[in-house]
Amino acid sequence: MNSFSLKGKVALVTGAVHGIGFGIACALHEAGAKVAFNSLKQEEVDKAITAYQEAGVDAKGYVCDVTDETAVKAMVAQITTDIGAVDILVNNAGMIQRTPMLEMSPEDFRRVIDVNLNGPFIVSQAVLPAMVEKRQGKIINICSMMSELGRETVAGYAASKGGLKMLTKNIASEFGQYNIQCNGLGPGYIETPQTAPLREPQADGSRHPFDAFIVSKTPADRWGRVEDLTGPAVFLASPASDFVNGHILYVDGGILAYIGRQPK
Ligand code: NAP
Ligand code: GCO
Repeated sequence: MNSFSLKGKVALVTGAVHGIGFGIACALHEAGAKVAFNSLKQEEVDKAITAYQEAGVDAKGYVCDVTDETAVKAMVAQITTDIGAVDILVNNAGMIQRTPMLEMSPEDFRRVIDVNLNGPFIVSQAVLPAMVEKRQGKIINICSMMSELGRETVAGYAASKGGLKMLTKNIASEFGQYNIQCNGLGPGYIETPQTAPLREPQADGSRHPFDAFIVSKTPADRWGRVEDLTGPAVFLASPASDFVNGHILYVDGGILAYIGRQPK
């Protein structure tokens, strides 16, 4: 079981003030890692530090926009001073905009690509030199069902997550020789603030149509929970996955394997 230990490691989970990133950061801490996280606003970071403390996690929080390479370099240097060089990077920070493609402005499309694809590139570029020097490192990119599938209104998001899948494979290809593994974690549809609009009950109290639709497309017959992702994240962050590289581990309850439940 030692191969799942993260004792002595430093982990940075971007955007981890709630949702998937928060759950993964807590799990990495439970496995022994020291944890750092960032988000865009000081008040969000402060609130999250309290939430981590209530969860028994001594997390270090930083205000940093992952699309700002100067700020990212400064944050990574500060983390190194505060708790040590980053051994494990989880590129979790992300955004979504659900807009029909013909109504989406190029600026909005660019912003989604910037956060979801350029951000992971920029943060990975900031942590890789120390990983190369140590001849050891783990990068986990939070991909998506939209790394493989499209749907209406998420053109920017799907393009960004498809690109993130290939960035994952490219980092794996370029840095595997330095004992650095880069893999993707591909959640299915998970109950977080980001998907709350897809689960909101209708005005008449009935179930959101998308809620019913997604459950019908999931063999597990339910939405995913953040806890479903924490074990796979610890695996990808630990020595147990030292020969796993360039892989996208989908944690989707079987969505990608399934044509969908036929109407009764
Ligand atoms: P979330 O609740 O929206 O969390 C995303 C976090 O990233 C937020 O705290 C957000 O801060 C932060 N963020 C956004 N832009 C940033 C930037 N430029 N710099 C730094 N931080 C930034 O989403 P989630 O559901 O936990 O998802 C986390 C990751 O999993 C995302 O990459 C998402 O695409 C991916 N994912 C989610 C699902 C799902 O079903 N929920 C499934 C597959 C993949 P603000 O709150 O201030 O915007
Ligand atoms: C959507 C959802 C999805 C999830 C996730 C699925 O609007 O379709 O937000 O994109 O966030 O990425 O894996």
